[in-house]
Amino acid sequence: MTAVTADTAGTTGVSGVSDAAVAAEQAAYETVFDAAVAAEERIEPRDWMPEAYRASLVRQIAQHAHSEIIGMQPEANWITRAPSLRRKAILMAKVQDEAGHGLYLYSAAETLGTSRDELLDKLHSGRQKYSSIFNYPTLTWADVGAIGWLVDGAAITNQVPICRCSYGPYARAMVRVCKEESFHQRQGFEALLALSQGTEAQHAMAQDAVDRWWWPSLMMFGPPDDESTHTAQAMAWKIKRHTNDELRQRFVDIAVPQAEALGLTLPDPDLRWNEERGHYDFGAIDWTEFWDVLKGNGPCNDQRLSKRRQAHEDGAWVREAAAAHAKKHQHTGKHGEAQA
Ligand code: FAQ
Repeated sequence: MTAVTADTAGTTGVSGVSDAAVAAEQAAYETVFDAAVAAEERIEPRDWMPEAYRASLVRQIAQHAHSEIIGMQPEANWITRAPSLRRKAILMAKVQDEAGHGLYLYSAAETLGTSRDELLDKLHSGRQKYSSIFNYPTLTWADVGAIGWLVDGAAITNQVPICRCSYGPYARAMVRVCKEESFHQRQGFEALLALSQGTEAQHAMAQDAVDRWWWPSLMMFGPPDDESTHTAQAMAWKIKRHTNDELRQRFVDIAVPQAEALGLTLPDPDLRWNEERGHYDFGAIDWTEFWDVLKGNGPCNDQRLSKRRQAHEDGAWVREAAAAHAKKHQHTGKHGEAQA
């Protein structure tokens, strides 16, 4: 079964064709689309797709892209104060990787008929979201380790299944993103391990960071399944492969033994192995805090957005110069520097 391409899609919008004929044609396309999804085929940009599928993907991919570029801020806060040249070089590379992830994701969203300008405008005006996690502050160097271990760890748990997303460009972008996130997660673990095994004060700093980042990391997976508006449809379309609660549980199960290896405690007195379920039980998440952060009331929401808007304004001359350069060379097809 091969999806119908936009080129082969026929009568829609042609004058003289009855509404019934258009409806029948739409139904036929929908049948082909559903069969392609059921057969685990990839939907590509030129294929016909339901408008709701397109809109849902733009929403999720845009939110994901915004998270990557806003997510550069909390860690960039520590580049100038990294404790050694080695840590500084690693952190700079990581923050640059996040910018790259944003670019792959904006490009994937553009294949759905939107533009990066439009998406950035929606981010800056608060009409599109970014991940709740990036509205928390990085108070000490240990927060950089905690973000790598927990936030990148949660991101990988969520994103590895997206490598099998039904939409081709999003799935392919995730393959490289996950490889890089995996490296980020390990550098965070290693940075925390060094602190945990260091002086008493360093150990306390690592523990304090884990205490502050643990619960917000669990919230990254989204609301509980019975409050998740998009999960059922996204799973039917094979955009999502698991529910929010399934992935959250998977993350807890992975994190608990890692915390033990680090010699750090997770701040949850209800955390214990449940032999019957074959999973760790964990305590109640404060969903009031989550929804409050989404409404813009987290500790850093205002700071993150105003810094992003400022960075966009400051970069206007770069966009103008790039556009002028492209225009100058559009007839010659030459983009390189003149050679002596
Ligand atoms: N934050 O119906 P659901 C990273 C919203 S990348 C804010 O369950 P869905 C890398 C949701 O949009 C982190 N909003 O939604 C990195 C919806 O509102 P809407 C980002 C949230 O889409 C590391 C409403 O709640 N990763 O960390 C959040 O089925 C270090 C109802 O929710 C991705 O975006 C939240 N946490 O499931 C970078 C992965 N959760 O849109 C720098 C791809 C939910 O109707 C440094 N995205 N909402 O207004 C996904 O997998 C999904 O979109 C979920 C949410 C799981 C995030």
